[in-house]
Amino acid sequence: MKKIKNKVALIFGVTGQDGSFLAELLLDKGYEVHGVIRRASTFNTSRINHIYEDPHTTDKRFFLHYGDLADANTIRKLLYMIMPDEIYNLGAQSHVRVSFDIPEYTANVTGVGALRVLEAAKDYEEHMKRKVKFYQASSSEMFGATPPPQNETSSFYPRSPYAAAKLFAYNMTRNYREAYGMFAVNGILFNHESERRGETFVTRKITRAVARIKVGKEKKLFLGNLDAKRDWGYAPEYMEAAWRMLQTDRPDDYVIGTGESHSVREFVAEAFRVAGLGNWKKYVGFDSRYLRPTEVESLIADTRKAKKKLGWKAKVTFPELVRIMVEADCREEGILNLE
Ligand code: NAP
Ligand code: G4F
Repeated sequence: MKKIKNKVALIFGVTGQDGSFLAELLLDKGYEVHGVIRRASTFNTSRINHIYEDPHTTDKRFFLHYGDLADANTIRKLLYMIMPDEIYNLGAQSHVRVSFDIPEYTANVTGVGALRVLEAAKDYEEHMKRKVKFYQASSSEMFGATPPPQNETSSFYPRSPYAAAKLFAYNMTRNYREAYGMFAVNGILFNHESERRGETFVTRKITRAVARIKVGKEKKLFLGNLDAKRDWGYAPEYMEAAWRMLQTDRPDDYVIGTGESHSVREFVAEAFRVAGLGNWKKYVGFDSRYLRPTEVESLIADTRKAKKKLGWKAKVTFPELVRIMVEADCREEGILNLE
């Protein structure tokens, strides 16, 4: 891989699934990478521990800083201190179901948080006379009730506080681009998963449960709506797309997905099949706690623009994704071979 020397990136949300893959990717490309982490009473760096180096080494290229998207002062301070070339805002209260329980907090962090970073970046550009590129982690959830396939020109119809907050951040990103000439882009990413996916999102919840059932630690998996359809891809590939968006000549917005959609039921069936557990119906129960007051029924990405302008296309297929996740969770439980 061609190394890019002397570029500095700042990642909000570096401890998350995507943040950890993006940090790896940028380090691989030769960047100096700075990540913002929240103070927590427990360790929250498990996804990045493997790339974090001893702070005393001399050629260190990965740095962590305390900060929070709710804290404009610190965001501003970090920008002036780090002087990044690229900012990736991946930070969010990212759980759709939870956003119905904590809507105000979600709006503050997921929505206004992006505005805080944009405002700090604008101020930084004006005062430091330097340019900085900004990536906003927008979401296919913003399409909500708009029928599939969805692309960059489809209308938005948010169905949750999370989606409404993301739409605010999306619009702010566009506005800062148009009003102040900033290089600010929205990556409208459809669902992407991995062995590092948070344990309460449906795919990981399923693959973890499959592994635990396989070793006899659990008997049953309780889920909500099995009919919802999602366009599920593999997270590391999606971070490559995010990076490519910031390497273009002109800032723009892009839809990223596989173009294929599967129901939660299909994901469950495939995961139990891969683990060799037989009929999934024996193990899966219904719990209304996991239903949402308003649901997004069907998401399928139309990614023609990303293919044409970014040369990006998803490679990992649905069965491959399920297998990657089931095998990883089985390994965690000590099962090294599923054949
Ligand atoms: P994730 O695993 O939930 O990671 C979210 C990150 O945001 C974590 O690092 C989290 O820190 C951080 N965060 C939460 N509240 C914060 C706050 N107040 N201040 C600063 N940081 C905060 O999410 P992900 O799956 O990696 O997704 C990355 C981004 O893409 C999110 O914005 C998400 O909404 C968006 N997105 C995701 C998908 C998807 O399918 N994965 C699709 C479209 C868009 P802690 O570790 O301390 O909690
Ligand atoms: O895995 P999920 O919680 O993901 P959801 O709601 O699609 O949101 C994810 O993808 C978005 C992109 O479109 C991101 F912006 C967002 O940050 C997040 O990463 O739920 C997927 C589907 C839903 O229809 C849900 O109702 O699975 C259904 N589901 C059924 N049973 C369940 C469950 N979801 C969860 N989390 N837990 C269940 O037990």
